[in-house]
Amino acid sequence: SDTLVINGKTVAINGEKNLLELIRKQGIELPTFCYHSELSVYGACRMCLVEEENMGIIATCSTAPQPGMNIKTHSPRVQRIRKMALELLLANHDRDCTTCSRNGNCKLQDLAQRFGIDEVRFGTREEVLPVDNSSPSIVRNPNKCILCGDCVRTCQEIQGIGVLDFANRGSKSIVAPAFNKDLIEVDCVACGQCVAVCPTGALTIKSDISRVWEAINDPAKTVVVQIAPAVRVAIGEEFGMEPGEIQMGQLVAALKRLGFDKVFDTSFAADLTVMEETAEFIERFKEGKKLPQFTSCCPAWVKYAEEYAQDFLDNLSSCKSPQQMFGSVAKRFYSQDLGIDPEDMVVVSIMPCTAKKFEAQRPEFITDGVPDVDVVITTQEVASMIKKSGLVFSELGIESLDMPLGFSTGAGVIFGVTGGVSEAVLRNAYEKITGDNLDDVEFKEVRGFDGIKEAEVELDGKTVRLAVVHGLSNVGDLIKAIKKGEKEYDLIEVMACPGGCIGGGGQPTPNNTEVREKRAQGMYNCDKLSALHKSQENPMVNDFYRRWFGEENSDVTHKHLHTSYEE
Ligand code: HC1
Ligand code: SF4
Repeated sequence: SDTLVINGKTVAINGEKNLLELIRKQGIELPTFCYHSELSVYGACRMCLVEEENMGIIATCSTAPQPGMNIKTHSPRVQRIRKMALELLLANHDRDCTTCSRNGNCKLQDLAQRFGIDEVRFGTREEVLPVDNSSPSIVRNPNKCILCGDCVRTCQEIQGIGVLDFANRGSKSIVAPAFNKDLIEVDCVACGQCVAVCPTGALTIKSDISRVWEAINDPAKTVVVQIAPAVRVAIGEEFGMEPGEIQMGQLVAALKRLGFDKVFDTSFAADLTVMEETAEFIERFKEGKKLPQFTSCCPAWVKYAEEYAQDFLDNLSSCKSPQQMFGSVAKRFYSQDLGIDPEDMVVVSIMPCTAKKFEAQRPEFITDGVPDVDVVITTQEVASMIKKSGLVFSELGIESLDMPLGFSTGAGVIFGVTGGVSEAVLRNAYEKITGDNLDDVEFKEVRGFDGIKEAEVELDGKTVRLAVVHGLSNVGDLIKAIKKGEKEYDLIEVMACPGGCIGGGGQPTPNNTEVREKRAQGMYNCDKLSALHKSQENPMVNDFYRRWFGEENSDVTHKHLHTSYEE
């Protein structure tokens, strides 16, 4: 077979798409800022350079392995150039590390340390650019940007949106929305995928931690917290555990120590969403109107539809997302059991998602000045709260969720992975339409990470045509195909982030395909470990119907659990 030489050792070429991959396979850690296996190759950061006998200095990310090459990855010349490239980046970078939210979790800081940079021999840039704080979800600090372009390519290639781009030339180069506008003024959907790939503090999650402390420290407030499905299989990563490990009991224990009055589960509300969304679907399906029905639980997708797919706004399910249903149920109904006014309850959400911050602020979800959800923090933010409080996560032990809003079935939990909403709805629709008991609850055809999954399910002699799509550029492709009449579906599940919520922009990093696959497995394990697997069997949800709501899609649920989206 074809071989080449790396640092004096002969190695085989096995179809690697570039030298970088081949070198990393040998256990040699070549640094990069701008290389991501899921994005196109940009080749700008100059960190992955090596010396080849005949070709001289080459960038490994953009060079294919060729037989006979003789490569040195850490020759004195390569080391010198790499160090210089780093110093140039540092010269142009706001080096106020101690107050940066990425302190201790920054690639630039990490490499500066690894390469022993003890001085920067180039003049430091003096101009200070304004920080863009306009988005409820994301902070953009151009003074921390190293122009790797990871965010630009993620927004363009993975999300198909492209609101970020390079502007200006030479030393004035920056990455910014068009015309250097603020993020809030452009059609950013707040998915946070750009934040997840940013190696420095140039794009960060807008922190709402101080608002949580304020609520906890206010004795007049009852502070209720909900934990989103995808958080439980990722929070452990912040404390050195493997992706996909279920850490719900530890998280509950931590939240109680932090001072929350009640710790609940968004999956309870996901079960409730399944009830409402299935009833809505069956009605549309029977009457053959406003099909396909799109899911509406992903706020980045809803924003995308409002900006880029207005023709389909009528096709969005009218169900509020589980996050918002939870807030509504807690404040309008559960508060009555506690004997308190909605104004005296604060609902905090822990979400894998940056767009949920934006969703909670939408006027649709504020009634008489009282929002369903008051504060949203991400998985990363809650981990930071736990660390700052001095709690040792791994030693907390396990505590149980509170009732009734802490009870969920496996169907409500798998919402956190692409395909999960569809599977949960199918488990309900099957029994509602056929009147039979569903024995095998696993709908494997909607699982997995293909960008667009299709399935046909026979229900009482009628075929339901499903599509499951994640990653907004795939959504764009699907919508084009539907508009052209090439594709026809009855039900479409959309999640903006690759992998669904498990890959959300608020999750721990790294947040790549390998990590997401493990988190997905964790979600299905949660389902397996649950006592119940069908939302319609959730006794707490059924109790709410009995006491307050009546039927699915009743006047009461329409008032409190549904909404509408207009152009
Ligand atoms: Fe999600 Fe959802 S699954 S949107 O991905 O429908 O964020 O986890 O909480 O609301 O339940 C996110 C996750 C989450 C909602 C639910
Ligand atoms: Fe693009 Fe999403 Fe980042 Fe907005 S949040 S700039 S849509 S990647």
